[in-house]
Amino acid sequence: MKLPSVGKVSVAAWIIISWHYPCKVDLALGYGEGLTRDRVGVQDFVLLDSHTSETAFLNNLRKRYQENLIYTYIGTLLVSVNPYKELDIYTVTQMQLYRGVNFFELPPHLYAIADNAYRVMCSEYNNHFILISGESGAGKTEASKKILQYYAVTCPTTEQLQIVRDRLLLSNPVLEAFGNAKTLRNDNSSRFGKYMDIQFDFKGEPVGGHILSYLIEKSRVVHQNHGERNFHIFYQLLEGGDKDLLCWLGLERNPQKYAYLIQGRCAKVFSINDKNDWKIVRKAFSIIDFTEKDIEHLFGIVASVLHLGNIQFEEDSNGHAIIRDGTQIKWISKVSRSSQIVSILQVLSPLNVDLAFYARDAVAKAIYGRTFTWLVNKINSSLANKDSTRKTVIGLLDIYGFEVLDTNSFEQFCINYCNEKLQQLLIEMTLKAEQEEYELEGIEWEPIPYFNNKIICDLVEQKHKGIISILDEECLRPGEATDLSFLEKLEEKVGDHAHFVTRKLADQKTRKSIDWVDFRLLHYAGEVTYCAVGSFSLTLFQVLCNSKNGIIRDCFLLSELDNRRRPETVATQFKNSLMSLIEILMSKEPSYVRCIKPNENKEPGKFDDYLIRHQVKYLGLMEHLRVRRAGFAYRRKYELFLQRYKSLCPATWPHWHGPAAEGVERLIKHIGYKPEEYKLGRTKIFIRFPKTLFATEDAFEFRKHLLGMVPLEACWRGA
Ligand code: AD9
Ligand code: MG
Repeated sequence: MKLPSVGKVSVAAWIIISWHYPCKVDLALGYGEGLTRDRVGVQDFVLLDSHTSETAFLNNLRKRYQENLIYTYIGTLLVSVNPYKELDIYTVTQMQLYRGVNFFELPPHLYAIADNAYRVMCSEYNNHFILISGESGAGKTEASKKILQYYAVTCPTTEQLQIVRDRLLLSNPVLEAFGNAKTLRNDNSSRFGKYMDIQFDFKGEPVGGHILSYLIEKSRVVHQNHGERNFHIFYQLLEGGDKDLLCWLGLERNPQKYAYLIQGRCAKVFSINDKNDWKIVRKAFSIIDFTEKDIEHLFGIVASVLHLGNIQFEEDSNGHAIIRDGTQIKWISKVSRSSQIVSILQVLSPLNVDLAFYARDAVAKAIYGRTFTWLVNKINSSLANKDSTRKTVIGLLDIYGFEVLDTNSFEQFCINYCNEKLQQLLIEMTLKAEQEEYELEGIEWEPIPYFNNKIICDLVEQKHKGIISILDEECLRPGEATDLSFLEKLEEKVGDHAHFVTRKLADQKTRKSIDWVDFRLLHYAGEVTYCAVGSFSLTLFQVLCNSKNGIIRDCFLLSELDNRRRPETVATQFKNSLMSLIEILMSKEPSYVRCIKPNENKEPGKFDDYLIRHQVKYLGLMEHLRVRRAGFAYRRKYELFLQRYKSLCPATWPHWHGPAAEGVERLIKHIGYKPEEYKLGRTKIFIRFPKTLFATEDAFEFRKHLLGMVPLEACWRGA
């Protein structure tokens, strides 16, 4: 639907209406007759009358949710509540509506966030990222896909660049097939972290992309909890793969035949159409430039994993493990093109039966994990833009959400630590940085207290004293260290940390003991008990390095072993990759989407007060609102502000020779800013309300039109 008019007066009026009477905008934009503010709440929490009350916050969120208004702002941050049903708000018409329109002119939407980042990137020629966070099932992946679709539809593009656009879009189904799975919390749960840069040229056309992936949950390949599945690709292949392919791979269509697929007892899921998804994945492969050989190798590996899972061992007369039936091995050596995997047996044979099973699973996990990395690299080479001209990027961050399972392994520890780091980044970049900036700039400010989870990040990652360091130390004592010695070390070194619960403490609090192989952490989002960790055999690794299957060989490059006298533990690698991610993000302009999960049952329309209140609390949304409400929506260095708007004042146009701060003072006096609308800091101007800036921006665009630089329409739609 189009705005009523694109004329100057009506746009300005629109801005004012939207700011003061948000529900009228909802109404005018087709949210239905009779929607009053009482019924649909306010579209920005900053406008709540009793803004400091958590109950008022929840009431507003609930009112909106019940009217299918799942998005609400806190200033420029977007809060999203998962609707668990298809809403009619992601159409191309909706996309066009948001294109080039100032942030608060339209109801809150992901598209407004996406568009804002894009427009600022184009006008200021800087890099951005959109951080999407929230617990498992809250809607992060859906949000990130919708943002990508928005760019694909609304950004200008040439015919030549269509292929880039398609590849960017189709990388999603491929990565989801190999990296997502059904869990108890989400039928399409991301089991890896993903950061995707979309690269734009100076005309704002998407010209390439790059994906960074973070620690895929490999243990799922060999084990699934009750009610959960293995990665989607296994079921897709069995359901969708044609007869000839399955025959070539030695696979049967029935997933019940495979030990790695039946542990969760839910191979078939109502909400998932594996057959259809298979078709999409197959199509995506051809667009992303996978050769038939690549695909053959890839499915050879997927099939090998299934065959590996069916290998059974029995004991020979010496107590050594021997394989009960050679069928699987034959298939593996055929479809993975790797007689080397057969040699694994020789490595396995001196082991006892338990260890042989353990080694078999380790191989399956390693093959799958490294194949996933290969897949990401392959997608990256197809997204790469070889042109060396300068590009700007918008990064989309969609990671696995915070989760607490019945049994939480090392992988949950990494997932939750990752969430802890992102919460920390958000705190650093919003609550902390914002308040420090006021202080630094000499702006009067009443500090707003908040919980800083840095203390928990430190507990995990601090050098020498943190949990990861303690784990590393233990890993350097092969043969001596055990789960028990690791836990003893933890108790000794971090036992009295406020966020680490020792066995004794747990006893006092809950009056029941926790397992000796467990330790418990009090995360920002809740308490989680973790069980201890395992490792991977280097000998098997060496065997796999010599495989003839290109993918297997690439995945197990011997050089990795040679180059590392002391291989890093997975935990340290993960910690380092998160540190680099944070560095990447810190160098860009942020936008935030905070996703909320409305209920535990994936039920549309059900707003579980208790669950949502908990998320509002731990996400720090109230604190964010308080800072926003008391603070300033916009700030810019005097020089930049002056540079952009100097044409609006005769004293500063075309050149101002005095100090920038003084120029800005003259400028805003001339355009009539009221004292309550702004504050002048040491190096920056702070503007309290977005509407003040919008009016200035409109005046600037109009002036450009008067100077003959742009047509009138372009003034209002940011074309
Ligand atoms: V996890 O941390 O990867 O386990 P996410 O990514 O936060 O989690 P996801 O985006 O996968 O959650 O959303 C879970 C499910 O909620 C989706 O499969 C959809 O069925 C549903 N969902 C989420 N967002 C929307 C939406 N905007 N509209 C409709 C949605 N359904
Ligand atoms: Mg996800």
